[in-house]
Amino acid sequence: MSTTEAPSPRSVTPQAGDALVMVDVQNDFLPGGRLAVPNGDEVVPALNRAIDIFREKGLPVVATRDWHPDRHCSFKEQGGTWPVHCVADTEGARFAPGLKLPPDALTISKATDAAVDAYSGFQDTGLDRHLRERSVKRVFVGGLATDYCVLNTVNDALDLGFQVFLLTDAVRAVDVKPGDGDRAMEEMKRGGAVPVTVEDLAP
Ligand code: VGL
Ligand code: ZN
Repeated sequence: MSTTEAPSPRSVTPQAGDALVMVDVQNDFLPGGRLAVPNGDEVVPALNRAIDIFREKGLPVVATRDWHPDRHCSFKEQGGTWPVHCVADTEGARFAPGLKLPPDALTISKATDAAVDAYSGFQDTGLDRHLRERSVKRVFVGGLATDYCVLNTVNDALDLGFQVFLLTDAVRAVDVKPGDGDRAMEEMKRGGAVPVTVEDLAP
């Protein structure tokens, strides 16, 4: 298929109208967690650099978290696909201890309804309204997992009219099927997400 992907810019300067959106950087998605994403811990130092840049500039920082009731429909016991993970108020649902979350970061809890699965940070959370109230036009997205919650959050952001920069060195995939992460990256880029690395962000 031919592509209309935007070329990857050499450097991007976060500025007024930009926000950092970190998806589900939670213990259960890290090595040793109940739904461990391979090398999921590697997003933490990359996101910490991004946090520093956004904080320094006074730009909004958002952290989404998977925040399930203990019998969520996505769990195997309830006929879903996943092991029990990110049960609200448990250790596994806490943000990675190494993540330098600013005190004024907005936390968005998602997939809180036992009967509804939700991979996107925009699904029934008010995130869209929150970003618009802060005049956000561009979102910089990283976190876990590339092929589920990052993919769905990015797709919704694009559908909602945000410009999306995908932080390629700050995402990792579950890869239930080999190549899922790569396919998700391609899909996001085809949809208009611009790949950049945290290294490419101008402080
Ligand atoms: C996720 C699987 C199940 C994610 C959440 O955050 O990508 N993946 N629940
Ligand atoms: Zn989940």
